[in-house]
Amino acid sequence: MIQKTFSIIKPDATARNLEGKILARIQDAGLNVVAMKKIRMTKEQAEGFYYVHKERPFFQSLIEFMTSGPVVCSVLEGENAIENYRAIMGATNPADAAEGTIRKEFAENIEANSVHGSDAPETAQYEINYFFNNLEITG
Ligand code: IDP
Repeated sequence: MIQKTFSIIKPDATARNLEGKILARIQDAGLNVVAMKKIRMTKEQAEGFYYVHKERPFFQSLIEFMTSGPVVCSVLEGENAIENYRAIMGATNPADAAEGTIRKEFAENIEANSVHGSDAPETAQYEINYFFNNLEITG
């Protein structure tokens, strides 16, 4: 099943110029980048993106982190893209992430964990539409 998912390369990774290395892993996994942009999110944009986490204790810290520098947002397309990308990202906490995953290799800690990837078809649709309009998506 060809599917789309939404990815963010987070501020800890852009600060270390890791965009190219992370995108290489994404493409090597068979995912096509069908839309991409580098932005600096406002507090309001980050809060809207992460609204599902608004009751979590780490919410304010997460918003500060996500607005601390630029991020690279992209739409990825491929076979089972959601699950495929989550697999190469690795666990949320890099201490628990499997060898060879993006987070194991690049993440700094459970918050500054280098990448975001949608966790389900409904969230992927919400997240893609939150950052991109139809004219910006090539696939
Ligand atoms: P996910 O990104 O692996 O799907 P979620 O549980 O959806 O993980 O959490 C969203 C983001 O919130 C994480 O990627 C991470 O940046 C941050 N986060 C999650 N758990 C914690 C925590 O316990 N402390 C600080 N930040 C956290």
